Amino acid sequence: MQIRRAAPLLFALLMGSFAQAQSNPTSLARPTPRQLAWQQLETTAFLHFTVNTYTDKEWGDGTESPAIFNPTKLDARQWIRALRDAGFKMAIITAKHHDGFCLWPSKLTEHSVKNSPWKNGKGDVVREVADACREYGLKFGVYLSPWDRHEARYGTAAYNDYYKAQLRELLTNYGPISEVWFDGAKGENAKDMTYDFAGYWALVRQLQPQAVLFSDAGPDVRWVGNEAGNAGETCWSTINTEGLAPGKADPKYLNRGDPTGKQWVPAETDVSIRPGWFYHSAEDSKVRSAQDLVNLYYQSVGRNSLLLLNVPPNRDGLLADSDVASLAAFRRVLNETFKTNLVAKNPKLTDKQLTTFLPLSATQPLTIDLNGEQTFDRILIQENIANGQRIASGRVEYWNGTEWQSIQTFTTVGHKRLLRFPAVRSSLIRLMVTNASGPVQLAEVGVYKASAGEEK
Ligand code: FUL
Repeated sequence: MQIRRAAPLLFALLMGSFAQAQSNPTSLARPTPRQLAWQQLETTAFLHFTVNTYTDKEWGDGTESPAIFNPTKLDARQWIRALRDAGFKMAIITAKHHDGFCLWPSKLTEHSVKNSPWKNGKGDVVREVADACREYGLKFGVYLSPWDRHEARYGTAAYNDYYKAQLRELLTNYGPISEVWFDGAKGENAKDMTYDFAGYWALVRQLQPQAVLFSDAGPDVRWVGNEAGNAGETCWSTINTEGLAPGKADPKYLNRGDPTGKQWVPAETDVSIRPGWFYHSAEDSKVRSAQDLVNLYYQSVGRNSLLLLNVPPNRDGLLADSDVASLAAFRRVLNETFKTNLVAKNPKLTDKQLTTFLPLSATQPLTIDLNGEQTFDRILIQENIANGQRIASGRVEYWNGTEWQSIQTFTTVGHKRLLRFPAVRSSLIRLMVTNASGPVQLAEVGVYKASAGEEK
């Protein structure tokens, strides 16, 4: 997502009516089952791959010849295996980026893999990724850029039909789709075009009702407001979508959400493992380290968002060794850090079930026993968001033998809040909610000692 798009008023009106159908004005906003399932994926991956991989560009202009697309060693199983091993639960492929080149043999255009030398024009990247996701147990999603710099109909009403027909191909030929990514990006000098978003979304609902719809401001999932991998320290899953349109929403508003928001539209944190979204050999030495990725995890999943990490295949059609190594080390660190919950066994708070929760009053601190005296520097807190997001602020303290000492204050919790702090030693902590928008349902509490592989 980038912050330079045309934003037709019509879109805003459509967005309002679409969102209204999903919200219940008489009660606090809650996630739909598909939003809840999506949130629990936590770490998901983006795969940016197209002609740009061969031209070394980030945005193609649509004049690229399909002849340049030739990933002779393409192995989508290698991509998805690496992602599975690193704990990623979904992969989203750029089926068509702004250059208009289709990674599947669309019947609707000649600008596709069917006119590439790869597999003599018989290849289908979308199919290979969908199949690999099924084989390795990942959910599968598609990115289909509305902005299309190749298609001649772009800028006319007929383009909306073309786009919908392409969507139909993707939604009917590749099995279950869990997310459809509607990128609002559009170059400053792009032709005027009013996208029929309401029509696009209705088609997804009809053909793949379990899929979440992403655009800047929803309707199911919103942009986090930056591409740096930073959800707000305060991050509500609710916003008011009325009047919002792609490119018009204030990124700061999207970053933090809105405690008075009437619609449930949680934030997705999209960020790349490399400086660019597409593979460039010049960036081979700039791949994010495991520690960098761990930081992204705390800044996204640990702030009630979801990490959508881009890992771009190279010209051979493989994920580079450097990227795979960082991913594996990232997961090793997280597994080590979160392996042993030091909280004494509690039927509600340590059973890893979000549906078993402890009702928490905003005035009564909750004292939590640890398994004896422990040294720890990480705390996890989760709300049962199936019933909404309620915690607005709180504090954790530890017993130092004489008195309660503050560890850290925090704001929103939602699906997951992770706190990092210099190590303390104690056998007791207490949790205080200092402000909440309704009755709190505390689902999980975890206390951990970070892996030695983590920087402080
Ligand atoms: C942006 C696009 O312009 C970038 O190329 C990339 O796809 C990113 C995820 O979204 O809006």
